[in-house]
Amino acid sequence: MEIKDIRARKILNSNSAFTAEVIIKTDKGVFRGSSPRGTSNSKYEITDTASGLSDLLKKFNDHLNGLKAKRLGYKEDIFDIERALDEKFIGGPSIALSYALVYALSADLSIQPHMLFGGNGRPLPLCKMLGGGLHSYSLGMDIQELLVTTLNDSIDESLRGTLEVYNNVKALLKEDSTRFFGGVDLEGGFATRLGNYDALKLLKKAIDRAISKTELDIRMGMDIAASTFFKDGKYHYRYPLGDKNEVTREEQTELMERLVDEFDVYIMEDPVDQDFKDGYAKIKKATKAIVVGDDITSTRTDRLELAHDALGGTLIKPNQVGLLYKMEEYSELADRYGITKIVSHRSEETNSPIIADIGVGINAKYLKIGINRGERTEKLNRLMELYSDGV
Ligand code: 2PG
Ligand code: MG
Repeated sequence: MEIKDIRARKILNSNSAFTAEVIIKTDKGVFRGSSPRGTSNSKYEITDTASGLSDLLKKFNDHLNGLKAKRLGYKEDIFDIERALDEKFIGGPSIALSYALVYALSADLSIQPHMLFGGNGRPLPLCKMLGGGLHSYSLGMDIQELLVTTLNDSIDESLRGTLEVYNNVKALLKEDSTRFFGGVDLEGGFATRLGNYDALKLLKKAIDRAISKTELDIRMGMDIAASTFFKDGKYHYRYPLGDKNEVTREEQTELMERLVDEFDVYIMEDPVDQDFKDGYAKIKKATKAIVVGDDITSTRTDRLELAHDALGGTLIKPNQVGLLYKMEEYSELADRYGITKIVSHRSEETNSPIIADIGVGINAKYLKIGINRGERTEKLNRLMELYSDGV
């Protein structure tokens, strides 16, 4: 494949901020890649801000000019292009470029994009039902995400169970017109004035009803995103889970252990702050939940080396490291440690469905995603397409 033309420009993301897009022309057509961004970012991920983006993209376009007429035949050629990038481009521009190259190269090889990563996994949707924390502007519950997933093999059945829960949640919320006005958060989870405990009870009820109707094995997940309300050694709750608004690290682990027992939590992400590895380890040991690292690991192999024994699962967000070869190394390391892989959307997304291909391509167990908002459903629809095509 030869790159005939290549350029970067800025586009809007789903949270009305600018982000990078790269457009590549080859004999086979025009291919695009774009960069998502987080709102509840880890201190260990590459930070990527919208400010200064225009100047950065000007310089990036000078660099991209050097790629014109370049020939690529293998995924490793994409990795070589990544390795040659100047550090200032690593983040939004680099991941936008890598994604565009994945689409261009796979089209040239007449293969599906996920095949470049070698796997043909069957990730199941792990879908956001209710949103809080920074994703609903700190107006609702402190817990950032209440999620559901299923233990099915079939995506149709999994979505049937998930949609049943979603509709139950909606119906239950509609009965509470003082705390729910029909809105959703940045990722499509319902945004309400319900506190943590009330939201948990409502979701549990919605799941139980869905289980009796569908007879599917539907499970609750959550992303506490505890770092977002951890300050000066304490977790600061606006809606206390126990009897206090401020709790210590020790108390936080106990609260989380109690939540797992009371609500039969299957997946618990970032229950404590990103620097409290012992807290993750303690909850993993004391409960049956899959304890998942996101902020603590940030898709970085050095962080996973440090934290793997405290975790049962990890999120994988390529833009946290900005380079696909590093994401692939991370995925391989997670496999070596037997850690469940969850490829995840970001709160500020673009319409690119590529994380569905990545989830399939690296044999992830789950795809964490929103069940509504176009930029989310685009990815779910791509996942369904990959299943139905036999991958
Ligand atoms: C998370 C993500 C995705 P953000 O914390 O897991 O849900 O949020 O993109 O804001 O970091
Ligand atoms: Mg998270």
